[in-house]
Amino acid sequence: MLKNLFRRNEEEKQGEQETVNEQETTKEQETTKEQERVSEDTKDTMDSNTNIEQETREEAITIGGLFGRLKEGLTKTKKGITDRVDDLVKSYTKIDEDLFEELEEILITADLGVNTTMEIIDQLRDRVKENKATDPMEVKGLLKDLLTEALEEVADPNLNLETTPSIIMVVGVNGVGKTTSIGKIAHKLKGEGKNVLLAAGDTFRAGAIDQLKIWGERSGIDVISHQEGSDPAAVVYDAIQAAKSRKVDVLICDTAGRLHNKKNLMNELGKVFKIVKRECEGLSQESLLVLDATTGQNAIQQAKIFKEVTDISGLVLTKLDGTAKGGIVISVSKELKVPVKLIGVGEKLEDLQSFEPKTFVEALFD
Ligand SMILES: Nc1nc2c(ncn2[C@@H]2O[C@H](COP(=O)(O)OP(=O)(O)OP(=O)(O)O)[C@@H](O)[C@H]2O)c(=O)[nH]1
Ligand SMILES: [Mg+2]
Repeated sequence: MLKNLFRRNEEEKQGEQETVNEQETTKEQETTKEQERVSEDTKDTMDSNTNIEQETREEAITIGGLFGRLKEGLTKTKKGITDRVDDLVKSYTKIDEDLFEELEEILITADLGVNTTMEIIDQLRDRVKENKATDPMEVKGLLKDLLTEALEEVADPNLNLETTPSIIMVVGVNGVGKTTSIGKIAHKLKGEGKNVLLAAGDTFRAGAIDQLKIWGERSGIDVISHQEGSDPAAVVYDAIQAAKSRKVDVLICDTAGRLHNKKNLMNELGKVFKIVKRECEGLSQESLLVLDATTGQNAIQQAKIFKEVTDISGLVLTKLDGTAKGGIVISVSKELKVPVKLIGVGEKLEDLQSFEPKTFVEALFD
């Protein structure tokens, strides 16, 4: 069986939007006025149409832009999965067991995980029979459907942010992209009209507080912070009180990168979550675990350890642009039974996107 070997050095990293006054007038004047009004109304309508057209155009550009960014970010995975599938189906003249075996290898190599791959290949065999497919080229479309279905089973791109305030805790090992993702999420929420506050809960790594403050400044968002080396639970406590008194919509808390094999650091995180549990009863909470897609199956091990400290409500899978093994999106969510909520496909602000299975698979197969 193929083994997926991933190494990651968990080292500390330094880091990183007329009222028209109606007067008494003669009939003639009224007629003139009426004509003027009609012409004004027409102009307004035209202006409004132009605005709508412009908005639609802008929206289309944005959608095209976002989808474009997604496609670009998934170039490596496209090479690792879709292009290889293309080559495979072109090299066969009929659908046989060898084709299924080779496809299995492609999917495992792309980090879909052994279990998920087996499941998908079994379903594919059934679909081929059901559809009476004989042309290997048909396999691609059937695979596309199955991948979308597998992802939809565990997908939920929405963040639960119903109460004021709502709290988003962001956890993960060193360098996975927690702080950067917080900056991007905060910017996105602010763009949606939400009042956001950040908490510099990483008091451990030198420069971490300043890194978050830079993100805050970029989007005009306040950051609650203490000094480096102070108790992160105290920062989070203060930030929760500030979020309540300032009536902010969303508080996002950064945390120090945990070496998930260091018990004391994980215990410290446990303490932060106790404060959140006690102070945020009845409030919407998200605990997002950030995973670096380039670490492959190792990310699943990390997630299992973090799940011991807190309930993880969603995953943020960063750096998908840096790997050909984007199949990790499927295996990680299926194995952990936690939805991938956001994916990172680059370092730009718009590169952190809501994870939508259909769009994701389209971007891969487009
Ligand atoms: N290419 C790429 N780089 C990313 C992505 N997300 C984050 N990064 C980069 O990853 C590096 C680490 O990001 P940080 O946000 O500092 O990571 P962190 O988890 O906060 O790290 P610590 O605070 O050290 O635990 C930065 O250089 C980011 O620009 C992504 O989706 N794609
Ligand atoms: Mg950080």
